[in-house]
Amino acid sequence: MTELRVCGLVPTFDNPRTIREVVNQVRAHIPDVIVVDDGSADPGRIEVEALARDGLARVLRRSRNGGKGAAVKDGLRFAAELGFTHCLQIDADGQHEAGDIPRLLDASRTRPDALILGQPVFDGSAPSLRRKARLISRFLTDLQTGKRVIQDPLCGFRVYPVQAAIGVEGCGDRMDFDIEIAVRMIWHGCPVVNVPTLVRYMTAAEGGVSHFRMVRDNLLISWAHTKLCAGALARLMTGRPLRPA
Ligand SMILES: Nc1nc2c(ncn2[C@@H]2O[C@H](COP(=O)(O)OP(=O)(O)OP(=O)(O)O)[C@@H](O)[C@H]2O)c(=O)[nH]1
Ligand SMILES: [Mg+2]
Repeated sequence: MTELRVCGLVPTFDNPRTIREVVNQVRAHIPDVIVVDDGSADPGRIEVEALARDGLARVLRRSRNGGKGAAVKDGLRFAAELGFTHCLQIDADGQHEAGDIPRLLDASRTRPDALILGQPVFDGSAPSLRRKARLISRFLTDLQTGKRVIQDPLCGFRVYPVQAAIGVEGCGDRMDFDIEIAVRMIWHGCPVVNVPTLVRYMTAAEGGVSHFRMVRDNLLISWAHTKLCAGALARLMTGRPLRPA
């Protein structure tokens, strides 16, 4: 297996109650963690500053909120500047099973050229509307890549090969990003490995918070799928592959 230079990458926007725990969970497996604070209000900002002060994470702060995609793009570029070859990206809302980090990293060591995607296994806590919407998104990514390559295009728990990821242009800045980067990396020839992992929605009392904006983010996702379907058609018409052989 290949040795990776891997860092954790945690984009955060107003997750004051969960961000420290998530960073600590990542650090149990990966010593270097980059947190990108996407213009959080005071409680989230103060918590992230404390992480930097305590030496737990390198922090990038975006002065204005720009969206998850913008935050991850900044983090990937920063990771490249620091010489990391791979980024394990995990959302800051505590939904993902950090105990599965070694499984994602093993998959990445086995296929260092691949994008490693978490494949959510939901318990009863996930809103059914969100689960159904994911199936629609997956149907569309099946079309865009010509078959089922991506098990879940929206999961915020993945390992990016850094250079391959930053070489991909044209991805959206908000919740459209997760879908677009995955499909466009595949178009660029990047293989995908899907790793099943439990996803649990925390209750508000536990500090769980979603910033997914139903109207805005669903419109952006719909637009991203429209562009990707048109792109797939253009690739087919010009003889370019939809996925690596
Ligand atoms: N929504 C949102 N999240 C951001 C933004 N910037 C960074 N993030 C981070 O991106 C991650 C995903 O955000 P969530 O709000 O959980 O989005 P989601 O997981 O698609 O939505 P849920 O399924 O409702 O949890 C979290 O770590 C956020 O803190 C932003 O502008 N908006
Ligand atoms: Mg979430």
